[in-house]
Amino acid sequence: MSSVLITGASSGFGQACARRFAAAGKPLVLCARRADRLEALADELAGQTAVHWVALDVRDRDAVYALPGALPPAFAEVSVLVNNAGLALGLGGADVADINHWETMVDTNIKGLMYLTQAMLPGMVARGGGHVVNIGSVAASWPYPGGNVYGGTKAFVQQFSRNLRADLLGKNIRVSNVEPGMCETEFSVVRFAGDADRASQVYAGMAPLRGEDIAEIVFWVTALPSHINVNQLEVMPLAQAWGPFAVHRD
Ligand code: NDP
Ligand code: 8X3
Repeated sequence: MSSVLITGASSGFGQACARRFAAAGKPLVLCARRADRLEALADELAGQTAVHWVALDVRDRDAVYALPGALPPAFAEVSVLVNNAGLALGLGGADVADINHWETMVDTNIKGLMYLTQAMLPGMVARGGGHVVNIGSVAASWPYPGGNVYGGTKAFVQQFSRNLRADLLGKNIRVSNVEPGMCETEFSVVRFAGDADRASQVYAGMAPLRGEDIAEIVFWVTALPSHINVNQLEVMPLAQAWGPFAVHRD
């Protein structure tokens, strides 16, 4: 039976996706750096489906490319890849942002996603089908102060997703880019270097999206009839919208 591989499964969207696909009985390959989280999630889901977990840093190109060949036979036929692992670091302006933060976002959100995609595609092509679901962001299309490189990485995800569709036409492989707005996961805690108070202020007085909401959307795009490809799906909480243009006046 084919499996669903989810990166960033130790938290947030990835963890919620694991629970959603497990509820549908899909064998899972769960990846993230925090092995203790993956082990606990695998234990939780054990009664619902088969789970194989791998401690993986998506920035480790050799480890990512070795992954398909190292999967146990029962999980080796990955039919759905959820490219979810990612992060934002900092909210400083481009003149003061930490270049190490920028490089980590590029290495994770862009290069890690590239590695996973290229590692998994040959198997999908050989088997004659598959689905790559990338987790983009509203930040891909809509700039905001301090979004700088984070938004840039998600703009890459947006255009890479479209170009994958072009490359894979005729190969029966779907590519979808799900672009969420504000969702209360560990995202802001990571962005603000563990400052949970500052992170919770981001969502104060409004109802953000929940990881389960995104998991339902990810599951839905994969469960649609196989002739349908959702290219791009942007979703915000009702309480979030766009601001007016900013104008600086002397
Ligand atoms: P979380 O911080 O809750 O989860 C992020 C996940 O990514 C964790 O499981 C983490 O696992 C994993 N991860 C981070 N770096 C690496 C790495 N180098 N190698 C492997 N795994 C890694 O945040 P979210 O669930 O919110 O974020 C998931 C995705 O959704 C990200 O791509 C994010 O940019 C995107 N997103 C989030 C939004 C939000 O408002 N929350 C909105 C739009 C998009 P570990 O640390 O164990 O490695
Ligand atoms: C996360 C959404 O608006 O914090 O991608 O950039 S936002």
